[in-house]
Amino acid sequence: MESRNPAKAVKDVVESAAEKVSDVLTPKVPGAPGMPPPLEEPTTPHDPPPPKPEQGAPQTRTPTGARTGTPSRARGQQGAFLTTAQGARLRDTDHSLKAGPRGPVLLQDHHLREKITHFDHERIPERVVHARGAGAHGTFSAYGTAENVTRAGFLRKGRETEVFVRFSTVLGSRGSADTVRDTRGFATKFYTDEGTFDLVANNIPVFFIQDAIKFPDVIHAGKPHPDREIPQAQSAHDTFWDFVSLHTEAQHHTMWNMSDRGIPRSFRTMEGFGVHTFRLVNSAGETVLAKFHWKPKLGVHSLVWEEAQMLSGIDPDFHRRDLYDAIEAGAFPEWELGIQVFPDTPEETFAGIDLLDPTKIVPEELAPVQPVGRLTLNRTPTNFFAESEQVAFHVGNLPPGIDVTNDPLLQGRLFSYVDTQLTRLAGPNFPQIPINRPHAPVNDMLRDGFHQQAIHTGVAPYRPNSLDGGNPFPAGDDDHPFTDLPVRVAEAPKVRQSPASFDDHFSQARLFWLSMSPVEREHIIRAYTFELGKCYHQTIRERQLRCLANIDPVLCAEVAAGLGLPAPQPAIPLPDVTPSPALSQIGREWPADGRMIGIVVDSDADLDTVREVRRAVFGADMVPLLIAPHGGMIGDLAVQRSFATGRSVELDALLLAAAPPPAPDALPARDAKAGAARPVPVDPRVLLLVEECWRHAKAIGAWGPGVTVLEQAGVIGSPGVVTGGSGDQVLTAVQHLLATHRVWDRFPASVS
Ligand code: HDE
Repeated sequence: MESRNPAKAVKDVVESAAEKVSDVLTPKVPGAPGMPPPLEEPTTPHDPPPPKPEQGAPQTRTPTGARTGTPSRARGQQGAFLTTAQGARLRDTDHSLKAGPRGPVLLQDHHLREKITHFDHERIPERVVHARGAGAHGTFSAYGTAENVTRAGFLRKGRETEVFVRFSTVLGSRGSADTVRDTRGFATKFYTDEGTFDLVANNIPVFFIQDAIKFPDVIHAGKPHPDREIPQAQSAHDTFWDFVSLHTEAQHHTMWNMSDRGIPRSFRTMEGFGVHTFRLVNSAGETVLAKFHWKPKLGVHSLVWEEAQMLSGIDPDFHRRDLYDAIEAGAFPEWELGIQVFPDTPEETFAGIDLLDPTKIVPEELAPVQPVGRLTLNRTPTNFFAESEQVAFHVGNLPPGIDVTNDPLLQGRLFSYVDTQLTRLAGPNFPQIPINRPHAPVNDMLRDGFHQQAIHTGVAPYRPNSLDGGNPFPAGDDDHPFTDLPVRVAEAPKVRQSPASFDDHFSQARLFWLSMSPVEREHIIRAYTFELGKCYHQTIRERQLRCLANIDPVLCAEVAAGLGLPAPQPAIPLPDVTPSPALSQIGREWPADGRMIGIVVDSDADLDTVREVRRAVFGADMVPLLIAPHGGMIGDLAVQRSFATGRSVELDALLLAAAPPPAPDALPARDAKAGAARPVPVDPRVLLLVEECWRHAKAIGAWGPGVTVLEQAGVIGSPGVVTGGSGDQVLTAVQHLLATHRVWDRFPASVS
């Protein structure tokens, strides 16, 4: 690895420096693009700046997997001077070559043509699904606990493997908002020394369809309507609900989307699921069936729907910013990889659940998730396009020890992932792009094609040959080959049919609903009501209500009431299911690393206390944002947000060290947020911060004059609203509240 965990080191240096020097000089809040630039344009030639300390890049490997030892920076721009793509230095890039200052541009201007032509071709097709996403580099460390079930080398005890992970939404275009209600992708590329393993997972453990042949259908239904191309990146529209209400195997996945899982707080607070059942084989040749799970160190947490909607406008990059800021701040995102293991029986079922049906989970209470290793994301990309955009995953990238099953959804994916790259990355040589290069020797007999970067030797890319001395040779059993397992295929007629067990479309949707806590159920009711309420056609709403009737009468009745429609009766007997408490994301406590803590200050605040609180927030691996009447400085403390630029949705908790009177720019004509129906002694934008944080069940704390703001807002005494004599006392209480992420006691639920 070329840059090992640099962000933590930087943070430590910065923090120890902070003890010694004034806060003014401490660039602590993450996100700044490089070092502070000079005011005047620099003119003295010098080399390009280095990457930021937290930035990483793929290892420098040849297209055929060999380590080069070349520094990563050798792949970036070189030298101090502007050049052509061929390295000829240029004097001027601001003017075209013309026949006189007022004359026409000359065709001979090779620099103009090169510059414009390259620009004209800068864009590549976005991914057909999962177009919006962001990736980061990291390391996977194996515990060795999977050695008895798989011979995959990267899962041996103590092995460290480099990884690149890309998180994504499914439906939206590349520029769409991060916080929309949707499934999230969680794709991991393990660069193992036995070949690359791609675990192309989602944050939801089931899928809309049971057979890959329906993938174009569900995506066509979910994408914007083809006539007007609206709505972008969301499922709250007629074509989506038209499809899922008719194609009822989608109901379980849809239920997850309507739950809080559809609006994660952060990529760092999402679980990941391989969805399909895989087949593992150990060194004795014994097989088991297994499902992969990622468990976040920070627990599973979500936004609330209003917050998600506001963020789509206020900070559409919320999730990628959170990922990169957390890494830069040294709060490295972590997950444990776990497996659920099932005996490899001819029926391929467990506890009556068909393991080949990707619309079904196996509750953790029946098959515990066994931890097998830890993933840590510790480097951001150096260049988003080169890394996040050009990374190409494929479910068929499997190392020895991990194989596929006959899950018909997985089988179709095995075809789709290579196929789609041929268009997106223009030809068959995309595995040679730096981010996709394997960390194992490549000798594949594939040749030529657009953008071939390997310079293959020899004359015999065929087998058998004698001209290249017989190379490449098939690997023997002792050479760690990938072995296609001789799984028995039952004698059967060729049919376009699914097994009868795939016909159960409602029991696990009901299981999910019954496993939710009351407040999570409220959110699900709200989400269905919102989404169906956005449909134009009543028949579609009625049809989806019929599906909800087959899931649960309370859910159906509540959504029907919200839509102003009668609740239909179930068409099937309601299945008797046992809830799985593991599916609820509420009720446990988790670390609060990387959370954003807003601190309202003004020049009357006790700045010594604010400085201490700020340092304590940093010390707890969280990020303090000072929010003040104006930008710049309050005393010797740098302000990160003014009342004009700050908004509650960026914050996980709010602290008030002051009760600022309306600032000079608190003018509704200038800033609508400053509008207040009656005169208030506090800046209305601070009251708005409090009101929104309160509404979104966030912890709120105040000391000193800050308590007055809470009185003005009328929230004193409400659960999760803390007041105290000192800043550190209040911070401690707020930190405690953050362990459960939100204060749901504030809002008693109406359904149970
Ligand atoms: Fe994908 N999927 N998918 N998918 N998928 C793609 O591949 C596909 C499915 C997932 O960050 C595409 O390179 C089919 C399930 C992720 O680059 C494409 C079917 C799961 C990503 C494709 C599925 C996923 C993709 C588009 C039904 C969770 C983003 C661009 C059989 C287990 C990877 C690309 C990244 C991307 C096909 C269903 C996860 C078209 C045909 C189930 C995380 O190949």
